[in-house]
Amino acid sequence: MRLLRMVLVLVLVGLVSACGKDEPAAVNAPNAANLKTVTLSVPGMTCAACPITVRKALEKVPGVVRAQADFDSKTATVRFDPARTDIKALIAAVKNAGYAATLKKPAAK
Ligand SMILES: [Cu+2]
Repeated sequence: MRLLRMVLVLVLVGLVSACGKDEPAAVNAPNAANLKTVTLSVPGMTCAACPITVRKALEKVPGVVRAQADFDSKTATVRFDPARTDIKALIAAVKNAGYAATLKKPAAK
């Protein structure tokens, strides 16, 4: 009887620890729900070709899922995986392309 209880406890402990091992992998997997969108203010875009340069620079950043740049509003909107990149890297990419950029709107889902 005591042996059976011990076996049961061991099986339960084994199940619980197996669950714990599975969860972090699921969290690390690319997941649409984890993506963030930010809007950057890029006031230096002075002609219709500028947004294309800005968009291409942002699309090259690993972790960026989608980038859009709008000439009229002088903004760039970026959807990215926060596990792979961050706002600082996005602003740096725009700066490397020749444009000053600042965060316009905090991250929203
Ligand atoms: Cu231009």
